[in-house]
Amino acid sequence: VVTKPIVVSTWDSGLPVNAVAWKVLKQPNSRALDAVEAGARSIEDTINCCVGLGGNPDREGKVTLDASIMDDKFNCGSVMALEQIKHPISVARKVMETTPHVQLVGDGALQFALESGFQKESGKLSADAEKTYKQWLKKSEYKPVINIEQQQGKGQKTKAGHGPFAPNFFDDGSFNHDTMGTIAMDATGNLSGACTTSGMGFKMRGRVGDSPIIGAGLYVDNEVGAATGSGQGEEVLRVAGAFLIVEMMRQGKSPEEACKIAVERIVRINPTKAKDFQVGFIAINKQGEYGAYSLHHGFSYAVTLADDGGKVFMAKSHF
Ligand code: SD4
Repeated sequence: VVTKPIVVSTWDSGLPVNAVAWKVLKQPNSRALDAVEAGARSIEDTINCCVGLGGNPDREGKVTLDASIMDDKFNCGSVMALEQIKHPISVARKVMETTPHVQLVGDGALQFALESGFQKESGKLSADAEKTYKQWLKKSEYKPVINIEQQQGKGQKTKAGHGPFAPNFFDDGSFNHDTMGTIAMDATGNLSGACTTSGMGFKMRGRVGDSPIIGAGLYVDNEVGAATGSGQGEEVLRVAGAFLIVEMMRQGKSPEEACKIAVERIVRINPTKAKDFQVGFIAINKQGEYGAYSLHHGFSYAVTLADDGGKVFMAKSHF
């Protein structure tokens, strides 16, 4: 029995995103593509550390957004380092649907967005981002940290909450990062995915992570399944994470097994280094089965497949 529609998002902050996507999926003849875009837009509309214009800036104090989208026919689009545009996911979709290209970057992406009718927003940081940026400037150090939940589990650090809706600094000034990846299957059985982020806080100017790279942060093969993820993009890029997961599902692995294989591939590169960053993947297959796996404990994901509002699960983890 194929479970559909279904929508799965990264982190517990994916639950309200799924709710928005679910509303779309419930409409007759709706497309998974519209659902994942609507979900991504909803979180881009909120002020949070890690998605949209309220997110943490790069080292120069500029918020640069990355987003990608992929449908059931290998159509895909992405924008990288896009500034002052509220909905990078919709610009990514426009790239996919109205240009001969897949990826647009920086100024060119902005120019395209403006020509496509998107409004230029102010470049001012959100109050939270301003605060965290000032705090970061004191040391100007860039040390990626494992996500907070794991550290809380070890009793090393405390933080008021987690996810994009929570303040994202620890007492000691380190920070968390939560990208929104959403994958869905509609009532006709078609798959699509979207991924949107402000990327790692205090990244070098021009740095692009995994999220807007098709095959790393997001991949959809409508015959097999879909995958996306969150965490330290550099490490996901190295193994072409989302593509690897879809290929493993093609070979018969379950979504969770496939995510686990991708995590283990990352660990094998450098088991010692892998102790110091987080990566979490989610996947669904053509049967509507879902699964997730993360490097460290603390990666949650939201699953909605009925009118019950959805559920949050904690992914199994390597460490
Ligand atoms: C990046 N993967 O830019 C993103 C960051 C992230 O939760 O996932 N944050 O590397």
